Amino acid sequence: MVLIVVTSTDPDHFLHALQKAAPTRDLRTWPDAGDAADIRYVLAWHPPHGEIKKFTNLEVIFSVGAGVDHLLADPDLPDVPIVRFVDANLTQRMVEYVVLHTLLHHRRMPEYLAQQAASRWHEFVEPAAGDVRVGILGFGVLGQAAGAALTNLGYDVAGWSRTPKVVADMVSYAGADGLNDFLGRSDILVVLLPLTPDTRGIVNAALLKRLAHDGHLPGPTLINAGRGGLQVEADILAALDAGDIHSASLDVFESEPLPAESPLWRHPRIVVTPHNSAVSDNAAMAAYVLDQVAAYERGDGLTNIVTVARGY
Ligand code: NDP
Ligand code: OXD
Repeated sequence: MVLIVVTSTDPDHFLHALQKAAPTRDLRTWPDAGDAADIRYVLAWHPPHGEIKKFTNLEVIFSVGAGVDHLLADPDLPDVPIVRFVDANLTQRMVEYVVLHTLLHHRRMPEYLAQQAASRWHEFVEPAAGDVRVGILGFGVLGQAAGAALTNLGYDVAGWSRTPKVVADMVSYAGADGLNDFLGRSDILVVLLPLTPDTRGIVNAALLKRLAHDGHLPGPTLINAGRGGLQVEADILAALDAGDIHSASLDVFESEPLPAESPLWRHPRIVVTPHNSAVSDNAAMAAYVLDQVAAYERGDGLTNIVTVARGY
């Protein structure tokens, strides 16, 4: 098999991990593809548009990330199976991020850190986890894992997805019909949707207004670890000013890296992280791709194939 790593960033981390796991394989990195007709498999992260179609004998595209919007944005993407990254290591990292930021806002840490900077001793009234309702917008692999961890901590968790789910100790809402009730019982909204034509801009002024205002926190909190294209940043800032939301943690942005002039950097009740809520571990990624290729070549098929028409 000939596999090439095509990324708009440094491909060497992935190459080294693949070489370590499969020292005898023919592994290449873009743009030094050699004879493009040799390439059977691509491992890609934000590939430059139009490059993957040059591999005329391509059989499978592997996404470095769980999300595949970076691939589907290429208008010339060849019509071959796309496999996304579903991995225990990545899931665990996302669970950590969601638990950390849920606790951070529930326990008012941005305000306590500001008080500490001002040597101010003041105690907020804080509810127990059981009195805090968390809503997970995007109740798939990552959303359900994060929800289970929050449920174990005592939070009252619900999820929203396209299709209904049966999940222990969590409430499932689905589709446009379920969205209003779901939002109306969310004190903390965790966004873990894929970016698709249906979800782009979903975290906007209208949605933020519909979050719960009858809870035990000073106001709703937004945590977006999905994709920046899901959110309208001007609406988030306006919602903070209007009191529609109280605070936010944002890991993803409309434009990344977040431009220095963005007011999101300086808002006292926004926590900014650099799209690192759940990075793909290089060794885990290499093992995943090589296992999938081995299964495919044995005739056992691929897993975690993207439904292109759905966008995820
Ligand atoms: P999954 O495909 O497992 O889950 C996606 C969920 O979103 C599913 O529950 C799906 O519904 C739901 N969904 C999709 N479209 C709609 C819609 N139009 N209306 C309602 N629900 C919808 O993905 P993962 O959980 O593995 O990953 C989610 C996203 O997290 C990724 O696409 C990626 O963008 C992001 N991510 C971000 C990372 C970071 O570092 N910031 C790291 C990893 C992932 P249904 O179950 O019915 O299909
Ligand atoms: C992903 C990501 O999609 O890292 O996995 O953003």
